[in-house]
Amino acid sequence: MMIFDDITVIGYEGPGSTNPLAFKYYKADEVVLGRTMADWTRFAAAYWHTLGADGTDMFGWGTMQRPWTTISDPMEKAKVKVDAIFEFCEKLGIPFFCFHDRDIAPEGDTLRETNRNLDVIVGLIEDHMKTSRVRLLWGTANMFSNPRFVHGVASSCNADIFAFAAGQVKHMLEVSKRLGGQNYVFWGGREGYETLLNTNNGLEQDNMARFFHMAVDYADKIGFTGQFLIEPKAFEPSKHQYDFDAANALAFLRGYDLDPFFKFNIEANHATLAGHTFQHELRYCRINGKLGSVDANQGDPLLGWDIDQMPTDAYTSTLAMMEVIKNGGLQPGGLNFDAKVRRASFELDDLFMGHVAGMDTFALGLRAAARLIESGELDRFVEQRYASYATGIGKEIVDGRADFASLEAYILDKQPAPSHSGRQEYLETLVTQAIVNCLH
Ligand code: XLS
Ligand code: NI
Ligand code: NI
Repeated sequence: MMIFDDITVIGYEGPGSTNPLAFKYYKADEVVLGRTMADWTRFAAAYWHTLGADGTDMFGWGTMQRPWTTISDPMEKAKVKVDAIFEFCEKLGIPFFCFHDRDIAPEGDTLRETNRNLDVIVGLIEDHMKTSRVRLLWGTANMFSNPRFVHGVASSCNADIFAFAAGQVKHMLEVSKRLGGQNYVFWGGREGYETLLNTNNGLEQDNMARFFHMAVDYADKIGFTGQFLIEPKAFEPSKHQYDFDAANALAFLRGYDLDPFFKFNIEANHATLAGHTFQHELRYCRINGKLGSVDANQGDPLLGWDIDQMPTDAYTSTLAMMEVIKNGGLQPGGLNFDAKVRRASFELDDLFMGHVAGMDTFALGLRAAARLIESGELDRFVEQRYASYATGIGKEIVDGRADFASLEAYILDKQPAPSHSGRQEYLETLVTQAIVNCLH
């Protein structure tokens, strides 16, 4: 069934185009640094925002004009949305989508009933995949909306909730395997605390680790080979979330021997909530071999919460794509638009324009990042800045041949070599120039 009748396939028209429903920078099969743009970006649409967001906010009702709004039967609506996600992705040339179990099918009274609903819709998705090239980037379980998760999930004080969540993730791992999901994401929206006065943090974190180990074991048991990803977020909805940022979550993984099984899914807006730049979180993951996937959105410097805006900032996407390129790409991860159009952008074509904007922003970022890497100026500058470690006493330090006594003997009567400028402003200009040079 066709859902978006008025929208045709979105094509590449180049930087000169004024068509809002055409790509200016994203050309899927163009080769950049030895790989197609499609391979570098691996875009995914987020079921929950793209099809689920209705524009409701804390003060007002939904605003979005969507073809399925008038369907009242939840299963009928769920079926139409399956048609919608495939048509949407195909028209935009988005190769992947992502979903939570509860995005695609409604809950029943028990987990058994809920799973039954889910399996019906998964069957429809499976059917579509026989004729479509659109694939599942990652699945996850929604363990934050239902009131049962009020005190947490694996970190809940209520053991029955731990059990419920285990059953839920077990089933989603089975679904992910069935649909060929390339990753599986854990975002711990309720894994945190509101007040330490009522919280046993030690038990809560031990239980989270137990839960993750059970997930690893079960994936192994059923032969699900997708990459496990943890998505850090500093706060919201919890006041303090256990997977605060990448560094914090990595320390947790290492402390519980979970390190070999997980990478991270870095979300731009979560990075800024943690007081970091997006680039910082990507860099931290990359140098630790943990950059798995990206939730490509953006926040607003004036708003202190997760607004999941479509990414339109080319400077940020350029810095991000530099990390992605240096990571050797994201596969089996990708760039998932965990992003929604604004409440006032309620017409149906806004949904397409929003994704065109996001894809073009990351395509432009890729082009500019490739230029910066090809020209080598930034890399040469950094190499030069640390040149003192390539020879002499610096080399002795990095080779492990120096100790306090030898270093004291070396420096005791010596004037240290002069330091040189960090040239921040000059380097920032190089980034701007690279973007500008890609514009036409
Ligand atoms: C919420 C998270 C969520 C995850 C998936 O802030 O970004 O959408 O990506 O559960
Ligand atoms: Ni996210
Ligand atoms: Ni988020």
